[in-house]
Amino acid sequence: MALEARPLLWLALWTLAVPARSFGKDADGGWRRPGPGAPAAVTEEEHCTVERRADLSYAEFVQRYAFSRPVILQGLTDNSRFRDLCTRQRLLASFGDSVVRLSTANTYSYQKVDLPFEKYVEQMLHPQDPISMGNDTLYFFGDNNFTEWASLFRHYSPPPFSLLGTTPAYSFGIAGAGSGVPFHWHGPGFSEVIYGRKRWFLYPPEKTPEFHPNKTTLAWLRDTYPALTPSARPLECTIQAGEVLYFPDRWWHATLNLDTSVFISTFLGTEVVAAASAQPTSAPLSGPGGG
Ligand SMILES: O=C(O)CCC(=O)C(=O)O
Repeated sequence: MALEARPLLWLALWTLAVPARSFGKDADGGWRRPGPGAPAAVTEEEHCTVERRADLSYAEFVQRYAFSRPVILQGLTDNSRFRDLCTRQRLLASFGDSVVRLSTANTYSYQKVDLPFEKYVEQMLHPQDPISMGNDTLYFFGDNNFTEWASLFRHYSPPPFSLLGTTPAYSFGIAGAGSGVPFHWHGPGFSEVIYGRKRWFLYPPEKTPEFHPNKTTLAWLRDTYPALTPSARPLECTIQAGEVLYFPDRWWHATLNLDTSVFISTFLGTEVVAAASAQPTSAPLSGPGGG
């Protein structure tokens, strides 16, 4: 090739690369938007106390984590196609008119509200009001219509680690910065962040945390967490896009979205419960701790 043609070739390659980079791993999918209300001042923990594993075999998962402690899985699945389908623009184009069911963001998630997905995204997906109670905050997570949203969910690859006698069921959600679910527990499962970041707080089953079921995780972090002695602190870590947290059976957990986040959980329900349901259920198996 003539020497003088090379700069033109580089320019053409660079131009082609720009759109690819803007949809790359760091892009926010259009979910981070300037809007009314300052984002809640929520930050990552000083020290992540949950192990991160990029090389975990199924045998080691079962032996070290499945029944005993949480772990963050890295690089097990490639959900880049699913991620591309979850941009704000694409989800609105595909599902804007679909009715979604919101739950109150308190421990027992008692109340439900149905509204079009577009209305949720355009009017309700804002940073958490720090003084609102959890039972006055609506959260889009679970209760998904798997028939209507099948064209999306069939592109999700769940973590390839199953537990004997359990059946996976998805719960998909999108929520604003500072929102989250207060402490509760249920069966084991995985939670993957697609866009944004999610901070997790976890306690083993025998260590019931100090919390109020109608207070938000944001309020708990502000009011209760700072007074905890080091030994009373939960395990905690912020999950980045593409990472998957595994939580074992009956572990207490609370979540806090640090950004507007898109996320999906894979709950591992026991077969007795799964057999009683014709459709995959979005509701985690919950005990007296809620869920
Ligand atoms: O992702 C969230 O914010 C809630 C997750 C949760 O509480 C759960 O998976 O049980």
